[in-house]
Amino acid sequence: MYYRGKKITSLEDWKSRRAELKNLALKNIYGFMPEPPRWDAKIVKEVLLKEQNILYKEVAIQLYKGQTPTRTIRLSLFIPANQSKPVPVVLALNKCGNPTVSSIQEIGIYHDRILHPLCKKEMKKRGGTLESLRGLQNNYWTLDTLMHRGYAFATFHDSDIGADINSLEQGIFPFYPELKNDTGWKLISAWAWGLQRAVDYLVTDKQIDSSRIILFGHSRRGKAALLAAALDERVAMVIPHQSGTGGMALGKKHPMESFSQINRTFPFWFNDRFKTYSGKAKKLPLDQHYLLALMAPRPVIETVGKLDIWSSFWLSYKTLKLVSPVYELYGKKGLTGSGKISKRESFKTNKPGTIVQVRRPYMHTMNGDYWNFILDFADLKLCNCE
Ligand code: GTR
Repeated sequence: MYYRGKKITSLEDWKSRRAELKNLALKNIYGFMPEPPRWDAKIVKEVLLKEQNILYKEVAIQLYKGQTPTRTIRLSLFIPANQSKPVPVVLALNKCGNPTVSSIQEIGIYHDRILHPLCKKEMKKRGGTLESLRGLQNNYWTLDTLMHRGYAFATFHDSDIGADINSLEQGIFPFYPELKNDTGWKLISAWAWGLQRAVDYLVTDKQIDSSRIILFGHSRRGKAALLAAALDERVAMVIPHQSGTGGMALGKKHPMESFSQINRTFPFWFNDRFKTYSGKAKKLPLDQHYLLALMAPRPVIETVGKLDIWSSFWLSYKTLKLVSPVYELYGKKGLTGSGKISKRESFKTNKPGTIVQVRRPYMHTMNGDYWNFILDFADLKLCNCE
């Protein structure tokens, strides 16, 4: 990989630049986050769901700033029951509240969170209660698949940290007025920070294998998952699913969604300094491969949809290509072969490298088919058996 026109040739050289790369990404795109805060966690519910063979836990992670309680992350944690050993976990933000991820009745409903306008619309169609949204995204998360394959699943509503609306007078933001400046955090950065707070808890949970924490995020939440994982080495693997501009797609190579468009439609996602690059992408002192490179030597599976043109998956493939040599500095395989996979058999026949792009014939969506690819890859890469 090249950094500021110079080829990085040794691992020492690369390692010495990591802090600088993190700083560049936060300063110019996402915005600086606060230091990890003090927190405590309470298990508010723990039930064994015999029929589904799931241990369901609800954990209230209370965050503080000094002595002041700030936000509470309400983590829903689904653990395959009867495991003799700690299990790997997939952690993800959800869009419309924890009860939407599965029809399980025990998932608590909370009325004190801001609901995204699209979730509200869906709720209206279904009779207007939060209860009516239970299981809304069954086919998106396919919890059964995760459980059957021995993976725990942890999720929280993105509104716990910040609602996806054009206002930073809500969520965690009012507690950090000192970050209300050009380079301070906005929503994507705050979500990433929130994911790291869930990791703070997960590494302490005895039923979870702290060396196999996987972050997943779709689209805008994929941008946040990528950022969180890149900055936090406790995360073992990331799936930035269909993450597009500000995620995996190279921003300087004319992605479908330009900086001007994304800044205009979502002025609350990236920091204010990033707005100065609208129409001037070439001036940005980094591109997305700098961020992804921070994942090395950890595995990355980028799942994309061939019909999801808006996410510019051909440009995220370029990101993977640029980052591949950094994996080699660590003595790992980066991309192998073309690095693109479209059939599950390929995981067996031509073993993928540590990073891979999976292309499937879908639009902007998530489903069980993608999960099977992801779990095949995780089985291969996080088994310590290669
Ligand atoms: C789009 C946005 C994308 C992507 C997507 C999503 O409207 O332009 O950057 O994040 O939303 O989150 O589904």
